[in-house]
Amino acid sequence: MKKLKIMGVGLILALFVAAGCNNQNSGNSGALSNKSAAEKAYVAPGEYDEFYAFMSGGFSGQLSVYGLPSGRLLKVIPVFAQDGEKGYGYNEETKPMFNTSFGFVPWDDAHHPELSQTNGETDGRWIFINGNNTPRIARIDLTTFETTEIVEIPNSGGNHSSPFVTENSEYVVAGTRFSVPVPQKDVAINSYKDNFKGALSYIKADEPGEMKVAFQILVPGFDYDLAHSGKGKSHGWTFFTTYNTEESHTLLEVNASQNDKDFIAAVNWKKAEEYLAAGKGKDFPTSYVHNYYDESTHTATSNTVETVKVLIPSECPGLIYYLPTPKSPHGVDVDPTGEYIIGNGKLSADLTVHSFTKMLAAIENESYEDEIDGIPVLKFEDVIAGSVQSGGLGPLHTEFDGKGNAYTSFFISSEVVKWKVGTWEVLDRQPTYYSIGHLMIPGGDSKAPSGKYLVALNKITKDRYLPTGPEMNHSAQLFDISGDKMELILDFPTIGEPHYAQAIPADRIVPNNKKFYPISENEHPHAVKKDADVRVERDGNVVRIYMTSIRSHFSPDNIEGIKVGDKVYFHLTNLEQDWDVPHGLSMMGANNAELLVMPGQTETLLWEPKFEGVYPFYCTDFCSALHQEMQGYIRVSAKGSNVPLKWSLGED
Ligand code: RUQ
Ligand code: CUA
Repeated sequence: MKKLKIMGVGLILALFVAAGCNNQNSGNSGALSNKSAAEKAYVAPGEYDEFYAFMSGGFSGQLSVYGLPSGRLLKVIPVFAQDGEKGYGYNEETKPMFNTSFGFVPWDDAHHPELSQTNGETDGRWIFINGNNTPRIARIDLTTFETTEIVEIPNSGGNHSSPFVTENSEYVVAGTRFSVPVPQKDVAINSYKDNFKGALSYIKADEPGEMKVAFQILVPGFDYDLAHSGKGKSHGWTFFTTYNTEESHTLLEVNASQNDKDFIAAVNWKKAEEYLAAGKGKDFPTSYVHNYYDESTHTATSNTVETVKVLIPSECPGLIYYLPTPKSPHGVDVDPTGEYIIGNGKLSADLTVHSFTKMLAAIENESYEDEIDGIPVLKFEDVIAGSVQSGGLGPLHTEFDGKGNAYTSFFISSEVVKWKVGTWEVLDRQPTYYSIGHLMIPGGDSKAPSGKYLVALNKITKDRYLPTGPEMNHSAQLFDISGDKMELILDFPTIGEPHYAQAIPADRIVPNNKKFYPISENEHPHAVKKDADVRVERDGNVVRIYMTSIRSHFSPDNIEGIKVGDKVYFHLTNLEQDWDVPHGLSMMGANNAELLVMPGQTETLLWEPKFEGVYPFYCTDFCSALHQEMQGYIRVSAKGSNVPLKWSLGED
């Protein structure tokens, strides 16, 4: 019996792989020789793009920012990984951003950027992104394009269905991809069904600096894959896909593909708030870390939270329901009206569309086919609104254009399929080069999409660009979707793996862009605001250099009296008060990266000199015609030497 099942799935996979190969063997088809396509993506030198696109860096841990339609790379924002380019995670101020309950974790796997929303529309305040590996969520401030907050998610493993926002960014959500023992304990893996649980988390998101897990719902030990919150009429609900409802712990490619249908979990989070207010939340002991970067001190601090409120579905009727959905659904997407919930069964060809209205009616009638751990399972025929007979294979994600159309990515058949919401008819299909994962329309998961462009985010690039050895960058493809037919207008490589992306009209961000930090507002404890205050102080073997930079010198630039075995902290304040004039600082032999200090900011580099001698430091960012002159020397003497501490600028 078991063998038969294995064969069955193997056959399906073989078919899928064959289907995928068709496209990948088609060489350079999809090449453009079309002048009008080029014009559509052309942004003249000196002109601005119409949209900002934020693309996840996947296993780079970062977030990259592109302009659309040009595909110009504007910035890479470091989030979950150390970045020598900006000193992020290397300087003393940002190191705490990587604190977790496991200690310092300077890497993660970032999948889903999600813009903050007001009334269901992207508002340009923040963008959130999940860390999949050591479960975390980050906030990036869109006035500075810097990561300002990271919170860990307890009782989870693989924070994948995250961080999708509710309509007014009340919460970002996090469903655990891997169920784990809750609380963690030492048990046999094959006791999975008895000991492993899932957690659906709601993280308070609307107050910068205050991110915390507002509550968790303890659910059966399935894998919770993706999520989207309701909008409009379904505001107050969130939908999470599940797979592995078989609760297998091994060979999931076979064992988690047995059930004909898995579930979309529908969570009524307004109800959860009522239960919490009524004292139904249980305090579970835990330990998770919250890190916040304060813009006035230019410094991040960490604190540990010791309990989390947990709701148990069997004690909270009406909190959560399961909607049967074929075949290991991956993405779950809610249309702009909030009525339709689309489940993309990645092992099926058709899309399942559920109706929110029908779901409410079924709940009202208590029309259930089953109950699992106190969670009612609704009947498939009661909630289904329709299905899209796509003709494609391996549907993953759906976005909307705001004109009544939906667009679904198909990984296995490498294509985007456009279909009509309500009639479910297929209107158009275009191949992608090659296997597409997510797709993105600016505002495409909000109430008000800007349905002009669609970006396909492709996993496999193969022959699309000049070869770069065994590893090829992943890629994005831009389609013009303003007409009836989608038109491919541009290809560009991306950084890491662009799982998902979001985009927003530039005019929602540009007016709030910060150009520099006012020096008068700098509250860093080691800031130096005028040249008269620069100094070097010794306390035992700790030496603090209070240094400034302004075009084109450091003050001081000659320092003596440093000894082998000292811990030397450069506290560098950049006195510039002008846009785009950072200064860098790098120290020969430091086991560290550079600093890159923005105007008005203070940052700290730690250096532990190892050998006697005289060593140079210099500015790493080309800041003026005399940038090469922006340099200095530090004399290092033997341990125990009596060379006095001395610093100067411009003295012989
Ligand atoms: S994933 S390709 Cu969002 Cu990590 Cu679907
Ligand atoms: Cu300062 Cu180069």
